[in-house]
Amino acid sequence: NVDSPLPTDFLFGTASSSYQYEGAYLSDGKGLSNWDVFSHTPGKIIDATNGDVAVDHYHRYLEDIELMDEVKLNSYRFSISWARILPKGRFGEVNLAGINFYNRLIDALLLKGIEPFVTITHFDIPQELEDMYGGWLSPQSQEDFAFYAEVCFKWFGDRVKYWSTFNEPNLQVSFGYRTGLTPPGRCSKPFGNCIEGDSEFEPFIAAHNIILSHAAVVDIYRTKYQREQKGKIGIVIQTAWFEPISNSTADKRASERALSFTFKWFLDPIVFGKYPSEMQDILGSILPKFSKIEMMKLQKGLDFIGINYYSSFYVQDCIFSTCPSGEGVTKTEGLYLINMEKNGVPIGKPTPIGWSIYPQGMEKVITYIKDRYNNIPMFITENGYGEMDNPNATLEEHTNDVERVQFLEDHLNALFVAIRKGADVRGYFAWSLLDNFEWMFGHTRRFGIYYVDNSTLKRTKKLSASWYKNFITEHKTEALR
Ligand code: GCO
Repeated sequence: NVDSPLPTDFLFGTASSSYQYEGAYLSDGKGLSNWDVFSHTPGKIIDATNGDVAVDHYHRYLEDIELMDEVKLNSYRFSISWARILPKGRFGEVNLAGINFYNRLIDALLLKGIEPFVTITHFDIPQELEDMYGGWLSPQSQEDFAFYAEVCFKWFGDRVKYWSTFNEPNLQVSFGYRTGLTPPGRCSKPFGNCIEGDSEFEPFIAAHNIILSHAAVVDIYRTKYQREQKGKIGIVIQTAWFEPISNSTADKRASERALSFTFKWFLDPIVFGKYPSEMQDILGSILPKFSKIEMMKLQKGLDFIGINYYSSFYVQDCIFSTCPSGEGVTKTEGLYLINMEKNGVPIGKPTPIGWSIYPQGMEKVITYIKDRYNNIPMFITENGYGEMDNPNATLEEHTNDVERVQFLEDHLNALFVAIRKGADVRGYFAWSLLDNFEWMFGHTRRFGIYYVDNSTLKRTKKLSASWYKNFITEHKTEALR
């Protein structure tokens, strides 16, 4: 018997994204996305794979919904491919074949009692927008994103009740414009294999346009759709906990700086209408400013915060001159020092892909966000265990994922602790239902609770799927009591 703190309508799901799952990259009138182009550029994806086929969810979604049903999930988080809906990104023809795919997906989910939890854009944008005006670097992106989002509300909003505007924009702009590891692959030389950009300024410009795009879309939803469609709209942010390495004020401040330059960077403007003060102090004129009107729009910002949490770090004070310098270190990198361990002891055992397992970090992130943002409803929109693909492993070895079971159990327990202490968390999505295409790591990393054979695409249940099903069943029964 379990003692469950959950409300009866708590969402248990898995999360995915269009580029990582769908494949069918040229089917039925879809336009090319920035990820299609990037993954086809030699040297960008470590195993030289791409998302052309991915896990072929575009054709196998019905089978995948059967798997969700088998695990007793009551929600599915997925994203819409912008280039499938508007192949050229902007006004003009809506691609009805693309609309039809999502209509079929949404209807099939609802038929099984699975709530669609939809991300409007999860990293992939039409390549046309990059070519035409530099994507998120241009303020024009705000208008085009708003147009696209409105198409989504019009066509799907009768059935979709949870919308996230963006997925992890904080990670997206750091990778896209600082390290150059993801599209548009820009960074300051001599940082590496990237298109020459300006890592000092560009992440903040792209972020600013994304924040204003979010505000524009929320405004449209609030004024034109929400009353009738009765959905909720939020944003999904990548988080980590930054534990001060000592009790010193300096290290505690360094931890605050780390939180500011990672997730408060986006959440503060969306909730309060302004950037965190330490960002303003440190960046000065590098940081763009919001006008009065923009600030007002921003404060209409959120019905919920989606939290993606995987791992945590120790953080130590250092600033500019005392931080280690090196290739590509910009003003925004020399701000604090990240450590995996303290006196030789790691903050948590590392997963096979090197991420420290620290479930308490999830509780701390939730509690921090709860306190700072007035307990806005939250969802854990991603959490999961990644391992390296071992092409020589047997199917039995692939599916006997005891470490993943332990990981999920420990994190769900940490989540329950946070909920018992009063955090308003309304759902949990494991990353992911299926092994899939892991961005620049291609098919070399596996996160699924179902194993996917890369050549046949056959899905096979892992131990973690059975475990998750039992866990959900127990907690649902208890919550209904
Ligand atoms: C995200 C994540 C996912 C990853 C997952 C495992 O931005 O939502 O990048 O797409 O696949 O976090 O790394």
